[in-house]
Amino acid sequence: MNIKFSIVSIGAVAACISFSVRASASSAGGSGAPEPRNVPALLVSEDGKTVGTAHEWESVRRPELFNTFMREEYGVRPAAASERSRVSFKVADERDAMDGKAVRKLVDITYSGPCGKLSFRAIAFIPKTSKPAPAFLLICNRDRAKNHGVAPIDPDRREKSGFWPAEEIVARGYAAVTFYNGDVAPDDKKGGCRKGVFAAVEKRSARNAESWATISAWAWGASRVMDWIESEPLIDKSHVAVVGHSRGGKTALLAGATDKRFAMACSNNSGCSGAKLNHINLPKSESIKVITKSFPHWFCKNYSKYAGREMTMPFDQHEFIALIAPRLVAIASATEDHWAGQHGEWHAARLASPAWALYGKKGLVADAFPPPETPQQSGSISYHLRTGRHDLTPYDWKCYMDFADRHGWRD
Ligand code: GTR
Repeated sequence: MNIKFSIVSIGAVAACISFSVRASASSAGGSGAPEPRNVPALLVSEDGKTVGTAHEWESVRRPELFNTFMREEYGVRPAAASERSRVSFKVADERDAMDGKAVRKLVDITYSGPCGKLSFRAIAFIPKTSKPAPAFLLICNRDRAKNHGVAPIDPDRREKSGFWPAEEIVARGYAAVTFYNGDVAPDDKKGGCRKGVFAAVEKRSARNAESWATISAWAWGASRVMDWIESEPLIDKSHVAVVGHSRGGKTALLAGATDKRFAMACSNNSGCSGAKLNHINLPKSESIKVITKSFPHWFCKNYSKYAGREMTMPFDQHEFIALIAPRLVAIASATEDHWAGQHGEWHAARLASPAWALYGKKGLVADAFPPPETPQQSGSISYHLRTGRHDLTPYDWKCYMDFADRHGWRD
C-alpha cells in the first residue's frame, strides 16, 4: 500500500505541474475571492497518461480514484455488507396519507450479517399518480433537538419541518422517502464504528486503517433503502435522487459514488470531505485536521494523515464528485455557511465537470461564482447558493426538484 501510494503521489504531483486550474478573477466571485492551487489532475491516470474517453475513464481512471477514496478517506466496505441475499423488507404499515394524495409506507429493512442482525425503518410518502413516481431519498442526520425543536421526519406529519417538506415533495409528483442515519450506525465518536451495521457485519478485530466508517455505513443504509425501492412498483427506480445535508451531504455523494442505481446525488452544505475542494485557501472553513479530530469515526483511520496537507495531497474532492459522472449531481451552499467553504464547493463542482465531457455532457455550466438564489442548472451538475445559514430548507428542495424536472423526471 505504501509503495503504491507513493506512485499515486508522484503521478499526481507531475499532473499538478502540467495542469492549470486558475480561473479568471471573475470566476471566483470577484477580486479577493480565493483561487484553487495545485489541484490534482482529474483526467491524468497514476501512470501519467491522459484519459480522453469514457472507456478509459471507466476502465482505468475511475477505478483508481474510487480505490483511493475508499482506502484513504471513507474506508473499504467488507464484501458481506453488500450481499443482496442478506437483505429483507417488511411493510409494517401502509395507509392513505396527506388527504388521500399519497400512500404512506413504513418499511422495516433487515440485514442479516455474518455477525448479527440490524433492522432500520424507512418512511415513504408516494404520490398517487398514474405511473410510478420518481423519488427523493433523504439521509436524515437530524433529530428533534438538532432541528430547531421540530421532528425533521415525522411519519405522522403532526410536526412539519422544512428539512423534509414531504407535502411539497409529494405535491410536485415525487415520492418522499427517508430514514435516520443513526438507526444504521450511531453518530458517536467513541462507539460509532462498533455498533449498528458494524456489529452485524464484522468482528472488531477485523478492523484496520482502511476499514469503512460511519459515513460509509450511512451511505450503505441509503443503498439498502434503494434495494427496497427496486422492489416497490409505485416508485420509478430509474429516477431516484439521494439527498443529504452537511454530514448527510458528504454521505449522499458517497452513496452516489458507490451505488450507480442513484440517478442523482444532492449534497447540501456538505463542506469539508464532502463537496468542498481542499486545494484552496479558505481559512474560515473546516480543515481535515479539525474534522478528523472532531469526527474520527466518520472516516477510515488513513484519512488523518492528510491533516494539514490540503494543498499538497494527491487527490481532492472534485475527483470524488466526478465518480458520479455521467449521472446528475446537485451541490448547494449557503451565504453564511463559511465553515462549509462555499467557494470550495463551487470550484469542486466546476473542476469535476471534465468527467461529464467524456460522455458528451456538460457538468457545471457557469462562468462565475453565482449570486444567491441564482441556480446554475443547465448542465448535469447543479450548483446553487442560498441566502442564510447552514441548513436544508424548502428553497434547497425546490432547486433539487427543479433540476430533476429539467431532466424530464416527471415526463
Ligand atoms: C459540523 C461539521 C461539519 C458538518 C456539520 C453537520 O460540526 O464540522 O463537517 O458535517 O457538523 O453535519 O451539521
